[in-house]
Amino acid sequence: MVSWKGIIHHYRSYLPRVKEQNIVTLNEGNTPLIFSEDLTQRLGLEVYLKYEGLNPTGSFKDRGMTMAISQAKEKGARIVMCASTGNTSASAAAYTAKSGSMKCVVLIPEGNIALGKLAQAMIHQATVLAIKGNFDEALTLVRDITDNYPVEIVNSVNPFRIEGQKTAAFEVCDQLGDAPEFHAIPVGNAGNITAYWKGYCQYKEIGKSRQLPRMLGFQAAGAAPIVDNKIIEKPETIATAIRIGNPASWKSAIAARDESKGLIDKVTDDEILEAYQLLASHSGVFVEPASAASVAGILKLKMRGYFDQTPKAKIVCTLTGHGLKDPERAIKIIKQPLLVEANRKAILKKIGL
Ligand code: AN7
Repeated sequence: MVSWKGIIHHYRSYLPRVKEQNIVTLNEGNTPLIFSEDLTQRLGLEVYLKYEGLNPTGSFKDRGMTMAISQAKEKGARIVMCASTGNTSASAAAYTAKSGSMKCVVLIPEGNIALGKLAQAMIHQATVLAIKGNFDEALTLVRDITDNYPVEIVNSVNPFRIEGQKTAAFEVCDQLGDAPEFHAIPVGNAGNITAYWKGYCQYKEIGKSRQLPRMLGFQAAGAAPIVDNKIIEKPETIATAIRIGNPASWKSAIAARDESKGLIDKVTDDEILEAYQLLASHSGVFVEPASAASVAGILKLKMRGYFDQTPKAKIVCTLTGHGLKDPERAIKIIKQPLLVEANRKAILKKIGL
């Protein structure tokens, strides 16, 4: 296989055109689809993990960002801007750095962004503005400013973001040979569920896949506007990536749910943390808490008997971001290292040999 040059090169014929010289890429995409023996046993379904934490900046946002930043470059933009719970800002900062011609401004909710993401936005030299408000307020401000000044918005309300992100569904079909029966995914601003559904539909239409999955979306219980059917003014969850009370792609998420005959449900922080630890300890995959919402969700559906009629079906869970994004959360809930004298005897004693 020729070396992988990123999603725009690989899926060029299914994406809006960008001139070669304007493509800004970090060779994103081509992430592994990992078979989980453990979850397969627990669920009685064939479970695959689409590990998007292995993108260049550690989350799925890179797929949309290569498109959005390339398009901004093609338009001659000088400044791009986004609101973010962390991953979008990390990705936007990295891709603008790579562009060599643009500056990046990010608005983040003060005190509610994981440490790794903040480090990323800052080391790539974005202008990072922490606002005394939440993500939804930050996005309203960014929309206002980018509507009125010569600044490109690179949140997922930018349609090029969705175009790039839909390539994850193409990859799943290419890797499995067809779409799975079910696709589970965390839902925050609801861009990604929208993008996957678009990708699955497009691939089927052109004959690259034969079936469509049911889309299973999961919000955090304290930030579940779509499930509760109302704007949440003060969303709360330890999964800060999806601490969003008024998703921009609300309507298209509902369309994806209904057209696919799927569902959007909510999971508690405790359920998220349980799935987070289970993925790390039994599947060998370290994700950030928000990513574990998809696995928490399907474990809950299993208990309710949701999968009883579909034994052996395939299910893909998108694991949206890397665990190293939020090291503080991991350290908070695991056992501390054991302190031991620097000699053989002491070590053997500790490990029971
Ligand atoms: C790890 O970075 O909204 O439903 O500003 O970082 O498409 O919003 C992140 C969202 C899931 C939810 N998992 O995806 C941002 C931001 C992780 C995320 C989501 C996000 P969408």
